[in-house]
Amino acid sequence: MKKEEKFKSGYAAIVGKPNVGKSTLLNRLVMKKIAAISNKPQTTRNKITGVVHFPGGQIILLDTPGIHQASSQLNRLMVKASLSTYNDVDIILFVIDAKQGFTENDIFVMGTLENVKSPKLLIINKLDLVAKPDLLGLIAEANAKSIFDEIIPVSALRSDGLEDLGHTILGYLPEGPQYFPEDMITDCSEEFLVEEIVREKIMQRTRMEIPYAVAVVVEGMSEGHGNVWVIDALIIVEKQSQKKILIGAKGAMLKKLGKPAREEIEKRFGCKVYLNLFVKVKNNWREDGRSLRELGYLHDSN
Ligand SMILES: Nc1nc2c(ncn2[C@@H]2O[C@H](COP(=O)(O)OP(=O)(O)O)[C@@H](O)[C@H]2O)c(=O)[nH]1
Ligand SMILES: [Mg+2]
Repeated sequence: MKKEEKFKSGYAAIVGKPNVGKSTLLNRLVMKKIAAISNKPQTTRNKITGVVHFPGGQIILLDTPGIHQASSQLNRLMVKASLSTYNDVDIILFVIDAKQGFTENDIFVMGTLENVKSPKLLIINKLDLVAKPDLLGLIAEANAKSIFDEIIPVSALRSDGLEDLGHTILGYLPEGPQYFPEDMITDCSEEFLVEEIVREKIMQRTRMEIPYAVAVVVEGMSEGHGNVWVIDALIIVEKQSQKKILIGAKGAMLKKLGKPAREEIEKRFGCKVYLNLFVKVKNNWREDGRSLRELGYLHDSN
């Protein structure tokens, strides 16, 4: 950084319909995994912060649950969490899937952006899935919409185009303070990160309604003998039948979920972990205000 150049910093909201790769983009830009990823829509439930550090600036990324026409109370809260970020950010990163192009859902999300004054970048993600002529067609179509300040094709999964994207975003940010120290890449708590890792493994390994019926709460985290962290995590489901599936025969399913979760937690925090998983039924928690509050999805401001 030259002496006369001022430090730039600000907030960038990643928005788009579910499954376009918003969380993957956040993780890759931050270069550490923070947000859960799966091929199922609505994997992300909370607003998640990730910080990208540059010599002359800092981008604070907000990953959002994804906007869609919502049905359950949990889903409505998720959409509300996404929409509420628009007003407080310096730039919007609107993500679409290159293979799908502009679908009805993308148009719906774009509609919610109409009155937002911040600059808007269109990120065409999953570049790796399309041929060049198709991509050029999509870029032309996006240009015609003339609501985007720039159009940037990337492949988040392959980290293609992300360095340029980072610098482009930085270019739009105002002069500002260093909000986060350089070694801090998120303001999410360790408990939250563990909950996301466990929930991700469940989302990736279960089917039908189970991925959506699950919530995870870390009930305890403490240092045991020999520098091993002991973590107790509670998996909450809606029905007895779901509990049975998650536990599996003689606990086989829990083991299948627990191993990759433990390994990822160990990698993320750089210590040995003993992960205890418990399963509990909470009838209809997705529609129950008290449960939603206890699980951190409903805040008094909602
Ligand atoms: N081929 C390909 N797949 C991607 C890319 N980015 C994300 N995905 C996949 O798309 C799915 C949804 O990703 P996720 O980040 O959870 O999407 P979100 O719902 O928008 O947060 C996952 O299976 C990702 O691995 C990409 O650049 N290329
Ligand atoms: Mg997500």
